[in-house]
Amino acid sequence: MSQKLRTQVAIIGSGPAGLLLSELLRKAGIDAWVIDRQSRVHIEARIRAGVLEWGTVEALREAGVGARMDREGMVHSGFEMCFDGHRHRIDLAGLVDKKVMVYGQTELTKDLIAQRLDSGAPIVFSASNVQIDNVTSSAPRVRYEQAGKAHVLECDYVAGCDGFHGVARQTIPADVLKTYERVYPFGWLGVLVDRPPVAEELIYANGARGFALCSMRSATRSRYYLQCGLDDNIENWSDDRFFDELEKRLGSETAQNLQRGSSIEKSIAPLRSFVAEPMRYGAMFLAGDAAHIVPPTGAKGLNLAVADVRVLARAMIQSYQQGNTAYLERYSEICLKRVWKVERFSWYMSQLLHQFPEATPFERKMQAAEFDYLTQSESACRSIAENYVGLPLQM
Ligand code: RFL
Ligand code: PHB
Repeated sequence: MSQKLRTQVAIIGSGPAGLLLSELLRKAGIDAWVIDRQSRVHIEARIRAGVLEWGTVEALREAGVGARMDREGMVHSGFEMCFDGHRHRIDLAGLVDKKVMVYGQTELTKDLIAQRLDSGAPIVFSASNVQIDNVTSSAPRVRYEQAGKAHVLECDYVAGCDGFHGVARQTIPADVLKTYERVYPFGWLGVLVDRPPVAEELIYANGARGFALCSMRSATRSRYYLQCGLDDNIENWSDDRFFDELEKRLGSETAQNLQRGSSIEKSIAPLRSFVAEPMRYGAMFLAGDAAHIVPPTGAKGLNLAVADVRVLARAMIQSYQQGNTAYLERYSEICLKRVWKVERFSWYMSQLLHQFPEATPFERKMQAAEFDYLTQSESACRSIAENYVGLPLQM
């Protein structure tokens, strides 16, 4: 026999999208359950994004989880782009009067989980066989098992916040779902080290040996990435080999400030652009990586997940508090407008900053010309800046 449970919103996935949605709803007096297939330890150990748009910062404050971010996060007013060793700064504050916050997704996730547990609101970890039923009826439900016991959670709405490999998107019939995809012919090899960052701001570098990114998590912890082959393996990359290669890609002037260290995390991630349309099916709403993926070059994945959830929370609150579902009806349309613009920016940055194995000499010249143009055109830099800090949320 399954145990029967009831809530207003069943949220699948406790990544940033699911957790933030749950907290925005809780603040508005709406009940939600969060269900994740992973353990809390696993979720809190994942190393991912690091750059938050200001809209994301404000949404986290609104959800009541801004205190540690405001204390420990680093406000950046610009970042650098480097092409064949020539550095060029994008002055975010000067160009668009906005800044970004450097604060790890891992920390943000910990803050959200801690607040949820403190509040006593339901969150289920290590759930298996999560299944979504009846979303086109008036009685949607989510079934799952935990510690050998079966549960049925009845609800009004399901939020599919279960990432790219989740079940929510797969619940949408093939004749309804349309997907768009581009897989890039390389990945990112990431390393985390307890050493001060090489520079005060992030550096995105492109050169003949490929892309490199210098990012950070604090004044004493750095995050570095190198473009690598799709079939590459972390076993091939000792810390020494990683830092030797990073030095070459950054050029001697920048590399002289690089502090090497032993890695505390090392992983390879593939790069992909992906969009699923529509983002709503009956009473189920997709948000975050469940609906779209961007290559990390624009620092947008987490921010896009947060933007979806801000729209979804507002639409659900309007439905519960005013009985007005007009906004929920338009959820997919509203989100996709932003999604495609963010896809465009992430694709543009990826195109500009990587060495494509199949690129023709003409395409390489185009990349060089684009960079040269950026160094001379304030308008071109402003366009990058306004996308990097985050386009305004249109609702
Ligand atoms: P998540 O974080 O993947 O969370 C989904 C959750 O759903 C759970 N789940 C299930 N639960 C129940 N049943 C199932 N069947 C389930 N299947 C999955 C999973 O366990 C998980 O807990 O998705 P969400 O919340 O949409 O958040 C998206 C972000 O995590 C992602 O877009 C970013 O990390 C992308 N990203 C970056 N985004 C930025 O905004 N700025 C950055 O600087 C940035 N850098 C990055 C990145 C992603 C990277 N990788 C690893 C791909 C750098 C890298 C290297
Ligand atoms: C990161 O710090 O992990 C990071 C920063 C900027 C990006 C991608 C990843 O564009």
